[in-house]
Amino acid sequence: MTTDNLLDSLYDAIVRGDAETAAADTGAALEANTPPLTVLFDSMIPALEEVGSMFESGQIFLPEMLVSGRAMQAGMDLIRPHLADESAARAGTFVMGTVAGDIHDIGKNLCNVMLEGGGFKVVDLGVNVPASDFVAAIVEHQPDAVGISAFLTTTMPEVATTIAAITEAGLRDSTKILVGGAPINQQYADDVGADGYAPNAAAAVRTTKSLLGI
Ligand code: B12
Repeated sequence: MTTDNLLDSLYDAIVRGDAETAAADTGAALEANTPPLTVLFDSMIPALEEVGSMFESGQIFLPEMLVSGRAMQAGMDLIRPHLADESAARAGTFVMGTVAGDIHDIGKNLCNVMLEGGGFKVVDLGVNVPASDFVAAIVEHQPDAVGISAFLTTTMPEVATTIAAITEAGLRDSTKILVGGAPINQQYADDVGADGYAPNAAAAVRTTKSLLGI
């Protein structure tokens, strides 16, 4: 198969929720020396966008969206080692989590992979993370930056709740706070008093580095 065919096949596999084929195609594309970011941005992410549109228009339902998410993760697991350069000089520590009530993690995980690739040590708190756990992680890891993800309009207020808890614990000035996720924008980031916002994983790395003066 040519690279273009592989990327098309990977796209279809994610849309269909076929994790086995998604993993096989990702592996084959990487073996054919396709740059990992090309696999991600030209095939995997557009596939998930298609899945989102199909869900929105009622063509598919939650179970289909779930298996597509798993197929995406299967491909991402293979891409991760190609992006993360463990030997890179440590740019700092980054604590990341998805807010309480929200279980979306593909976008957050992608940011983690890119941050690791950018030299950060990432402490991933996972999904459905209560504000108190963000606070505890800041105390434990003393990160240079904290990333708060929310992917639903209904869980967006948790971003403000989390920042308020960090401020109340007297930790606000000890770390930079970045916010992100599909419904978040710069205006919202400004409103809740975050230090930074980024619309995608590459921008998350750039913004974090610029906030830290790297
Ligand atoms: C896959 C998926 C799921 C999977 C999640 C699997 C998983 N492990 O994540 C499952 C099936 C579980 C799911 C469930 C639900 N989902 Co859903 N889901 C999606 C879908 C299709 C893709 C999300 C995704 O991964 N996108 C790809 C990634 C790469 O993009 P991203 O998430 O935006 O992340 C990027 C940026 O936002 C940014 N970023 C992300 N985090 C951070 C953090 C920081 C600090 C920074 C700086 C940047 C940053 O960088 C990322 C990488 O570039 C979207 C549709 C869509 N196209 O977005 C709907 C979508 C998000 N889901 C939606 C809904 C409604 C739901 C449910 C409520 C459905 C239901 N009726 O139950 C539940 C909620 C469950 C819950 N409590 O969380 C809606 C949200 C609508 C809204 N505005 O609130 C969407 C938009 C679908 C739609 N069009 O209606 N979902």
